[in-house]
Amino acid sequence: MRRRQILGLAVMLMAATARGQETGVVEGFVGFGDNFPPPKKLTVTKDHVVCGRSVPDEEFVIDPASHGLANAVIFWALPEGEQAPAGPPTVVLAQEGCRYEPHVQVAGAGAGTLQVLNNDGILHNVHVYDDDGNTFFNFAQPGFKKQIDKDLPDSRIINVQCDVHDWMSAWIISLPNSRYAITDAQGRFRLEGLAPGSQQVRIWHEGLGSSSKAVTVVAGQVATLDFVIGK
Ligand SMILES: [Cu+2]
Repeated sequence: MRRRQILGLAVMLMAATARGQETGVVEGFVGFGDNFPPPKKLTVTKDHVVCGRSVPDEEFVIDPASHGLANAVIFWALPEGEQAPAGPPTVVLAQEGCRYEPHVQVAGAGAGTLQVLNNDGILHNVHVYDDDGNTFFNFAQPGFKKQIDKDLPDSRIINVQCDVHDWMSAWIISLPNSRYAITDAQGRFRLEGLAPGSQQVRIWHEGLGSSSKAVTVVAGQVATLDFVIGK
């Protein structure tokens, strides 16, 4: 019995190693050359006790050292028949200090619920738009209503805004058939487990829209892919 267990473990390890050799990694950078927009502040017009007087504009979050752009979504469409790794079934969006947290997130495969949290104790109004700018939901969330759950809208790019505080904005990207990464504060990303071959990798950013770039993945290697805007 014990021998069979050890044998089974060995077979599993071999299978894992073989799978590891079959895939590759893409690492890269999204950011600007020497010219990039300076950081902006948005004026807070009400509820100052909770919201403060100003909030950072989160559309272009750029690291001054690397010129890297945060919150760009990189996605790799999976070949037909390949399953995306299951993500959390619930997408959580919190309202904190009259900002949304997180500002950009991805709903992975299997996600079906949008859970909106009100941590502020004041009225917010959650307005959810689809790809075409049409309203999916528009509901008030008074301060005492800490959590509201809705079905996650069936849309690729979901924008959430607050009708009470017009500076509040968040994005949820729904990618059921993709692997994805979101750039960090330095504009870096890493996509793992990619099948070898050449493919267009797509990028989306709220202020720049969509574009794509070709990259060739080699099994067991790290390919580099940079999106640099301007010079
Ligand atoms: Cu609000």
